[in-house]
Amino acid sequence: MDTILNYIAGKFVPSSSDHFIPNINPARGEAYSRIPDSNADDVNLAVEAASMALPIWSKMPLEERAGYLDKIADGIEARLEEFCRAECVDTGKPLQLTEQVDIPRSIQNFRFFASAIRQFSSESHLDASSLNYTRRDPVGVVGLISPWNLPLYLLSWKIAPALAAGNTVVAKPSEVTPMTAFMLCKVMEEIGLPQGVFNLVHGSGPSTGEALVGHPRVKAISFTGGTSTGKRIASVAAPQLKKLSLELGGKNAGVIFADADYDKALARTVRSAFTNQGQICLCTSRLLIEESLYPKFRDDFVSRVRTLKVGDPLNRQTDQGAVVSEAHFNKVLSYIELAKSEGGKILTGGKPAKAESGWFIEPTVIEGLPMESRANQEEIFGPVVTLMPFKSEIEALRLANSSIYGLASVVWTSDLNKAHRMAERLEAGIIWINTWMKRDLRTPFGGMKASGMGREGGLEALRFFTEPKNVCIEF
Ligand code: TXE
Repeated sequence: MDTILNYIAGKFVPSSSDHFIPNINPARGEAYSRIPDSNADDVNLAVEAASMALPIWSKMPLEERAGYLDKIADGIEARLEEFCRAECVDTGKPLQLTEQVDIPRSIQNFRFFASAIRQFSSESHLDASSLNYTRRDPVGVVGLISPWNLPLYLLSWKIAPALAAGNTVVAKPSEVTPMTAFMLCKVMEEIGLPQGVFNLVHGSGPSTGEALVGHPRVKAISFTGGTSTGKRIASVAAPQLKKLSLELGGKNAGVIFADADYDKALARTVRSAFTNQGQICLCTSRLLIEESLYPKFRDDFVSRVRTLKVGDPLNRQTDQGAVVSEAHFNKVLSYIELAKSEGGKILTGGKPAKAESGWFIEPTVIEGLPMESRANQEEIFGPVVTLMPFKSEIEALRLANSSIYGLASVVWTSDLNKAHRMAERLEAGIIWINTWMKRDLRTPFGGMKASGMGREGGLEALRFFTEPKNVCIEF
């Protein structure tokens, strides 16, 4: 079985740990490679390499540094098909999704930040007797930890701004989906990125991730993953006063008013609930529907969901692939059982999908659950959505905001004033009106409440990965 190697100081190297984690194809339920469960010594080597590379990388002329990011984008693009297929096999998500979203957006991330850093400027403040200007220097060696749901996309979303701003990187992808991160290291090697600028260590959260978070020479941590992991990371990083960006879970509401463009709202809401088997932190898992529209919307929604094709992720006709792992499969099914015990009525789905092997779950729609139920409060992160009617705008707001999470909300209405009122009052970092997952890479991305701390995206990311230093000169 192939062993995926770490990438440290420009070389592929084995870990000094003799523990390995199998890398499983979730559509087959079989291991097809393995990664090392890297230890603190491996992390230490990677941090040393990144520290050595820092003086050269951080002082490199901007145009040259940005040029490397463009080359990384070109390098992924040159192997587009290979990357799309690898992401599909590693995650169980449909190939067409990796071709339309995951890999093209990963390429875009490098291109975007290559361009953004060329435009980035810092502030200056002038008065009659003094000039203040703010330097934006790189933070130093930064640690980037990413999850399994959009593996290359979320990792590149961190690597690109970190490198663009002049930092050197130690990255740790999810142990559940390491393959495209490994392939990215080959691209870094091919384009001749100076050694040590980018390092990648594979392994589990408790051994590899925590060693990275706790390393005293790592000055900032950017993390995307579950809320309890985010809290754990904060408890390790905060006493060392590290800069932290945490993009955590969500339990997003989709609010559908009776005055919405019905066909568009219906079609997009099926997507917002079930894209990537519901395993996107931005997916709408609680659908609130205005009472007068409820019976029609529910019936049409359920009919549409029943047409989703669950099956082989490599087949381009497939809408729903496998969920990412056996553990996650069991977690999602246990929440469906919980929802039933809490009084939920399964309108469609509710069980594993028929398959010869692997971890497939039928897209599931549930109604009749109170908002306080655990199934409506806890992140299921799978192909499961709940429906609930509301009578008024106030009630819709109350229900949407009845969550510890605050990542994204979607509103469907043709009343502009209502849209603005909702946008102001919804407790979420991202509000979409009459759309979903539309991304402009310049905008801030992240959540409030238990959905995280700090923002990624555009200038917010470049600000996170730089240290502001004010210089005041008196005339
Ligand atoms: O994520 P973890 P898991 C949610 C979703 C899911 C739940 C758990 O509800 O069911 O989180 O998923 C690394 N120190 N989201 O367990 O553990 C880990 O190795 C340092 C939401 O897969 O948060 C991986 O690289 N690192 C979500 C990364 O953290 C640690 C995306 C994420 O893993 C660590 C995925 C530690 N102590 C899951 N422990 C989103 N926001 O999009 C783990 N890691």
